[in-house]
Amino acid sequence: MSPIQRRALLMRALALGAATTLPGCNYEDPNHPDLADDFLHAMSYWNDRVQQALFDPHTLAPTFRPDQITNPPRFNAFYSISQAPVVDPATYRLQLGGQIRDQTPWTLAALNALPQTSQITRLVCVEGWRVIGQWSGVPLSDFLRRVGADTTCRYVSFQCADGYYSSIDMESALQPQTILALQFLGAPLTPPFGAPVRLRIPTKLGFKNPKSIVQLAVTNVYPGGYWEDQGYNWFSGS
Ligand SMILES: Nc1nc2c(c(=O)[nH]1)N[C@H]1C(S)=C(S)[C@@H](COP(=O)(O)O)O[C@H]1N2
Ligand SMILES: [Mo]
Repeated sequence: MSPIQRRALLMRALALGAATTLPGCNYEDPNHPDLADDFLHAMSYWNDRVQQALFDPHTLAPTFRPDQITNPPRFNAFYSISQAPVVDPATYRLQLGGQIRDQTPWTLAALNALPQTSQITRLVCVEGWRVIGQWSGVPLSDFLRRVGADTTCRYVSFQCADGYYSSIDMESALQPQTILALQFLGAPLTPPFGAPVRLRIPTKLGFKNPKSIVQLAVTNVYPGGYWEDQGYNWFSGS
């Protein structure tokens, strides 16, 4: 397939996914509510499979110039900005679980001491807005190898300080632009924007970028996610 054909097919898959998963869209036959639900879940699962098959781990998300950065950035969460969790950076620990050999929790200082990378990329929210930001941190692939994660597993899952959770496929986890971000615009992340550690994965939609991560696990058991479990497509990549 040419990149254009691939793109066209992907756009169709995305459009189909959007049409079948938009919350509040009334697709229910009152006489057969379960039937509609089963249909939607089957379509959604099919959509995830198609997206994953089309995903090329060597394709990079677009990057931008410093003058294109959206400043101030835009906040989003399932609550308002004043309710964002505040994590004490001094006592913070990133807990590890699942198929990871060395599950010693990580302090923020230890994470900051690892080799860092920086990116100017776009965050796209399903609500219909996008921002460009500069995030720096540790490539997730480096981190997973360092802690002895079994990278033949299917999923990497994340639990957050606010109860939010999400998960990504291993192929996307190992993509070079997927990072455990520690900084925004060269300064430590602030509480509403994911302090002290968030995932930045510019190949996926905003809701696949969990903020204020407290636990990371590697697993073959489908972990779902906060929005994913409410019908948003799990893969949600481009
Ligand atoms: N912990 C946590 N992470 C989260 C969310 C959340 O509610 N809680 N919302 C997600 C959504 S829907 C989006 S669009 C982005 C927004 O990130 P931003 O506030 O840095 O723009 O965070 C994602 N990560
Ligand atoms: Mo979002």
